[in-house]
Amino acid sequence: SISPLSKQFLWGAATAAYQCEGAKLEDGKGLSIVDLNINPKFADTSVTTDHYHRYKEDVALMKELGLKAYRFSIAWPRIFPNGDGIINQKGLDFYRNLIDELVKNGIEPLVTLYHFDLPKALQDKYQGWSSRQVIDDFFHFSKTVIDEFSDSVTHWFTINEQSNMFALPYLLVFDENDTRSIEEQKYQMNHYMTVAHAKVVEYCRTQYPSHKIGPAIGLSPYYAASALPEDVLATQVCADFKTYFFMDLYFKGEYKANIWKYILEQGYNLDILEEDLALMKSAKPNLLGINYYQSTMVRACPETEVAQDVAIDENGAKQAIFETAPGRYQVIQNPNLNTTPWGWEIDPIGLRILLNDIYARYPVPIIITENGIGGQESLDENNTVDDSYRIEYLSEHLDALTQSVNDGVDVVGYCPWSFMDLLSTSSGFNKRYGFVYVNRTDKELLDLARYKKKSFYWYQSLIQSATK
Ligand code: BGP
Repeated sequence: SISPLSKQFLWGAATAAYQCEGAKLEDGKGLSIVDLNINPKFADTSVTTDHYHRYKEDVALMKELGLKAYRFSIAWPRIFPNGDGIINQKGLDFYRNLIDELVKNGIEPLVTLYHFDLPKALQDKYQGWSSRQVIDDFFHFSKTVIDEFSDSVTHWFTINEQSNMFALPYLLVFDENDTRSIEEQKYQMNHYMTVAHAKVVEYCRTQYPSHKIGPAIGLSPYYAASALPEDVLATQVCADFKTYFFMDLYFKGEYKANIWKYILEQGYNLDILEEDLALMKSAKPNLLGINYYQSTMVRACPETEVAQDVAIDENGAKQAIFETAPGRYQVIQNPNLNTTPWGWEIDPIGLRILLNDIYARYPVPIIITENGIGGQESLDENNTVDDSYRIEYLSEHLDALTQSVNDGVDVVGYCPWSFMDLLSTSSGFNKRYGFVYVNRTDKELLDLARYKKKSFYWYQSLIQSATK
């Protein structure tokens, strides 16, 4: 059959700065909150895969793989070690070299501006995302980067997984002395993030009209646990809170009515200005990045249940668990689907359901900015990894993606997570996602050599036949 994917389709792969660069404090880089948030059970961000020093070798592997695009993030504290103030030229130089190397090899750079790494200096100075000042500082950082690289980069993602920052307990830092509840603080941070995103989108769309810019958001389809109307309604409410709330903020520039009602009912007193809402309305993203890993099943939840979404592990670190939102919804395991060893439901059809639904509501071109499966892996005697389970996962998801393009959805690129093994935020090097194996463990750096997994050759031949 003839593939509906165009010849220009962006066959890519993804990473994020803190998960692969290492060089945590090198060449003037400042610390970020994610440097501090990694669970001590795992490796830290000091070296990770040492991509900072090995980027040429890595781009050569990307070239060999046949990538047409590479999604990566620019670390804010590498450019502005203090978050604001003086530019660190060496930080800019690193990304200039990386981008030049990509372009030289025919690989389109897809740049994420914020992937969880707020400069620690700004957390210390004014509680980071809790302060209105962060809007201007994020804008200044983003403008600096966009202006600097606009000659070579035309695809930008503003903020990665704002929805997951809201949900996961280890991606933000909260002020212990704040008298507001964590949830109220989250809604405030979320608002400032939304305005910061809008300000950058507005700037880029005005200054560089041919560029594409938008959010990269982690999304899931939501399935009702039964055909009981109560469960179906709870599923709708859950999808509103976890998906459409954020999508409406980005693409309609407004707060969904039922979420706004919830905020008022909770008595949250948010700093939201008329001018914020005006900016959100006028900023129009023309690209949507979707990170998709799994679907979610939901049932109704009585008011009398106890709210929960976080557990504390044996290291005192916060872990996400199935959410219970009393009176609204409860997330439960879907008994119909297989899961990864980490309990993430494997659901390729879910990707088609999600894409069809999202594109019908928010019709902008989509790049799958993340999709993949983590596993515990080690090198075999032939110095490779037989990751057939990954080939199966990715090919089934690509089939679903292709089906949804047939259904009429404008998907213009696919970036599996991840190009190479890297530091998983939730599970360190114990959970690998790459096409390329990196020789280290959480405890031992070893030689950090790169080895091609079975999936590398599979993706290589797939890209070859799709583009010939
Ligand atoms: C997304 C993040 C990525 C990556 C991925 C896999 O939420 O954007 O940075 O970490 O999930 O998650 P994990 O490493 O926890 O398995």
